[in-house]
Amino acid sequence: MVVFFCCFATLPVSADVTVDPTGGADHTTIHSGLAAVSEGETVWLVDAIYSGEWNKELSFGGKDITVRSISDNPDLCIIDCEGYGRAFNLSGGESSAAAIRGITVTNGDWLDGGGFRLTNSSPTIMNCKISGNIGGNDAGLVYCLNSSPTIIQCLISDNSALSNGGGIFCDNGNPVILQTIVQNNQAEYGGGLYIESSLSCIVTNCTIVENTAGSMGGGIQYNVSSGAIFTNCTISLNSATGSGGGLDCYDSYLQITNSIFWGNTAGVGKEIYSTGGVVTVEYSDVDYPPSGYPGTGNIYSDPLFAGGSPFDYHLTGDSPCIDHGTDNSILYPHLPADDIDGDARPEGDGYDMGSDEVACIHHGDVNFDGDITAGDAQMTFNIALVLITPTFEEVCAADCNADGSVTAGDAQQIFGVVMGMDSCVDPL
Ligand SMILES: [Ca+2]
Ligand SMILES: [Ca+2]
Ligand SMILES: [Ca+2]
Ligand SMILES: [Ca+2]
Repeated sequence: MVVFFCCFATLPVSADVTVDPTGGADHTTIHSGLAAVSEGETVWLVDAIYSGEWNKELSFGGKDITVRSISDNPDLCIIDCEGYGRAFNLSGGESSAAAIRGITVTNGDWLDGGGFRLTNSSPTIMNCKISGNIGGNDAGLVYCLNSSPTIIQCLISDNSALSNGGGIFCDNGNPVILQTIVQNNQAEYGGGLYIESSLSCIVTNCTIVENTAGSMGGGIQYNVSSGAIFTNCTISLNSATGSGGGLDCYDSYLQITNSIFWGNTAGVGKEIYSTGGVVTVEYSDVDYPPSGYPGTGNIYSDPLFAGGSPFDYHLTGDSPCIDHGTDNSILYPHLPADDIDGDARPEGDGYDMGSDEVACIHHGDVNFDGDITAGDAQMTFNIALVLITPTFEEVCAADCNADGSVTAGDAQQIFGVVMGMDSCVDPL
């Protein structure tokens, strides 16, 4: 076998296999590729649409193997279940060393997990898009029973389930969900996520928005003695007909830190509704008038999302959520080192609330007109002399040398940029 790969950071090793449905590679179906590899090896997929019976209901057979697109671009490598069956069905005790990466899973439709069914299996699902799947009963996308998958940098959108968990359903597992968008999924209970009998889920840097529940938990439903730690999550514009537009918690124990609950709707408890358990909310912005949700460090103020269409949940430079999270990593050990975009945290004077940390970029274009001119240097002088009240982003732009303060020296340096003799730390 001769395989030519020139441009990728991770190169196939000799025992790996490549799948191309049009021929010319080791295999033409993912099913036969998976059967051919051993523990630690990878099934590489060329960019294509994979469909038909040998490209669904895929199993790893207990092997910690990887199946991934060569391009790592889920827009180009698609498993299309064509409205019948699901893409992956893992049940062999696979660990987090087993991985599915850089793939879109769509048009799955099956009982218990329209996209993925995991029983006694805890793989890593990374940089995948899972959309347009239907779970007949539970879980439009990921059904996990006795399983603790790690879901990282994924988009889970437009999935639905008749009963529980339009996006993700977990029973007796501890999923770790990082840097993931859960958007516009629908179910009766838990439009985005439904978790039960699971003691310690970790959800960090996630944007959980526009999900709907016919009954309870528009964004998230926790049920039956579950526990979770939510850190730096944005939960917005979800809705439930019954209780808990953002989050419905029944007999469960949740810790929520550095997060935003804003603009969710429900019959009762539009942001957070809890019965029989304890929901601790700290350093978070919750739409809970008049002064925010009870708890240390909470605020009540419009988070000032970027907005627009499609709606952008990033923070604008005037957001009250900027720098108002906690940075106490001893009390809150799950504080992330970056945000949903990969921007480093904390930026500026502290952690931002929600999934986005506003990046501070020191480029010198202080008026954001796309060019660096004498006007930008003048504006920097005005900021240094406290003649104007700048936004967070303007301060970042004016701090040309990135030393944390705006001084006459920054204005001088920006003049140098105008003259073509100098540059800011982050050039335009
Ligand atoms: Ca910050
Ligand atoms: Ca960011
Ligand atoms: Ca300018
Ligand atoms: Ca400076």
